[in-house]
Amino acid sequence: MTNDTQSTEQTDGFQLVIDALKLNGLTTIYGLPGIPVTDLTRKMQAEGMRVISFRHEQNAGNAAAAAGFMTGKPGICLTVSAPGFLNGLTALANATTNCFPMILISGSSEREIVDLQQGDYEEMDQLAIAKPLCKAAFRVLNAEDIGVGIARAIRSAVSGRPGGVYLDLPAKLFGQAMDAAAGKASLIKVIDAAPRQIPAPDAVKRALDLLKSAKKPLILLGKGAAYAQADADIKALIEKTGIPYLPMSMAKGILPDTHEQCASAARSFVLPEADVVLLVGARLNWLLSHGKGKTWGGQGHKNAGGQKFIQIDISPTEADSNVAIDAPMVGDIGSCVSALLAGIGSSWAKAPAEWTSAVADRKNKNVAKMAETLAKNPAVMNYHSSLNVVRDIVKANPDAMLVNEGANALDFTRSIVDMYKPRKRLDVGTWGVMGIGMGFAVAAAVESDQPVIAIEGDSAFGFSGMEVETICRYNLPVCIVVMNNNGVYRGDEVNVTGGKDPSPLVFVKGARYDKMMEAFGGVGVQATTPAELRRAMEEAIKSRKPTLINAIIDETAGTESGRITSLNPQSAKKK
Ligand code: OXT
Ligand code: ADP
Ligand code: MG
Repeated sequence: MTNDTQSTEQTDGFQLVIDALKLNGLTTIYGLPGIPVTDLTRKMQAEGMRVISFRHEQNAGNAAAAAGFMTGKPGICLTVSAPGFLNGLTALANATTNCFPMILISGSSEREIVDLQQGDYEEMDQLAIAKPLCKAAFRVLNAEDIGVGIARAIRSAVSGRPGGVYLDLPAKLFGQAMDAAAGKASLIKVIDAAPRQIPAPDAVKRALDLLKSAKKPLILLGKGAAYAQADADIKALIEKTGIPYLPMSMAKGILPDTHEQCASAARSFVLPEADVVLLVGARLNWLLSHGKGKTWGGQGHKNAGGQKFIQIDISPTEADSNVAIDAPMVGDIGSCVSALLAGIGSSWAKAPAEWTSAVADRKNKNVAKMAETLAKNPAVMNYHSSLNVVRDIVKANPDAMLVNEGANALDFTRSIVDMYKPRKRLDVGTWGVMGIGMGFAVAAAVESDQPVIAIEGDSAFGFSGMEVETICRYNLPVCIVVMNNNGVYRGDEVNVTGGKDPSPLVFVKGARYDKMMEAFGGVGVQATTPAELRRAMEEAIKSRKPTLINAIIDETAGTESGRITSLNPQSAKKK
């Protein structure tokens, strides 16, 4: 010390970024090094942070998003400027769309040069570009503001409706020196980053009154309900009311899919038949046919008349986004569900038996039909005979994480593979986006330390397949099953013109994706029968070695776009 107020010790931007993240418990970084963040990644590692270095920023970004969903803390993705930033941006936008908290931190070029467009190295006005694609965007110019910048990014990512935040750190910031004591004092430990939001008592009463009036009530759980980590109260609400429930794909496992009140196998029956639907962290978007039409007993359905909706959501503007919401409950799911539970008390009459037994009848019929199909063992494996194996493996390993993408590979897995625990299923989400696979798988392994099973369409896998090297490098317990049907949806299309190019929808026939894993020291297996697939998956789970199983699937087994064929635009009729 030279005098009472000044220390001789200095700190700098690099150190303050690290200190601010660590102070807030953010110690895992998913990223890709290069100018101007190379040293930052080294220093982070030297300071005890876990730095997972990817082959492409989109996968690092997807990993950060998945980490955010799993933990409720913002996942951090770190990239270089312009192209690296843009590569990460798709993941940031996808995280925001899915309401997953993440922070994309990108190094950037110098403001003075960028603003005058003088052609700096990787010049781009990144803040302006990020803004419309995320929940919030900030730039820090001075080292003493790093603490505030990171605090604002954390709060923006996790409070209210979670989402993606962009934090722009220009190259010059990292080397800026300042007094160490003043630097330390400038950091902020964020208190209560995602404050509870208690629903108004009149909103609770309105919801309870409507629920009480229902003859055919239904509870619909979305991924917001999984994210909220209010598992015990959600279970209590469902069991105390006896109401059938339907989980959206990433809500599978909040209660085990084998729960007697789970109505997944009667989906197309309960949606139009229910008279009051309680939405818990699920939006009435395309995945729910916007709450209207035939799916919902509206126009075109024999029960036309429509439903009444109660909607629990943290976003006050979500209600009425597609159809009228009769009883909106704005608040966090934990507080809302516990308020409903308190109102229900012990004298609540369970859902009418006439309704619950009708649901059970339909469900049992579909389950029996499914069991019959799953028991078949066709000469060439199809989605059912292969996923029947995955279903058993997940049942035997309920703590394993399941990552899933593709079209048929996605849709069949969703309906065939039961989940038993909350937040174990990660998939394409709200955008139906391909490319989340390996990023999600890496985060799933890193954040949970549990075995990860990634069920991947062969097309889907191609979007992030190079990350098998990352999986091998970090020796992660990831078992990838490539459902190889030689193409997008199917592998049997031909070029209708008879020309030399293949159809746009097919790949090299007989491709050996398993060799990709072998190239990096992992285990590669080709499976042509359910028995071979079972053996390879069991071994992968036991050994925890990075494994890729190339599962040969009948190339004629899939349908165009899986279960969403109807969304393909039709050609205009010829006059
Ligand atoms: O009630 P009914 O009778 O209807 O029956 C239902 C249930 O009752 C029953 N069921 C059960 N029965 C018995 N037992 C149990 N346990 C049970 N559970 C359910 O099963 C049926 C179905 O139930 P489900 O699934 O719950 O209901 P449904 O009606 O399907 O639900 C509706 C939806 C909308 C909620 C659901 O379908 C859904 O979640 N869909 C998501 C669809 C989606 O997101 N798809 C991905 C996008 S497709 C396309 O875009 C693709 N692309 C283009 C592309 C994309 N996406 N991204 C980018 C960056 N670039 C391009 C591409 C390139 S997919 C794709 C690749 C495809 O090729 P791959 O090789 O990867 O994959 P393959 O197709 O395998 O070749
Ligand atoms: P799904 O695709 O599974 O139907 P969506 O992504 O459409 O789910 O919906 C998730 C909803 O959950 C979003 O509207 C979001 O605002 C809401 N949400 C997320 N976290 C919470 C929370 N903690 N409390 C209340 N609502 C939440
Ligand atoms: Mg395919």
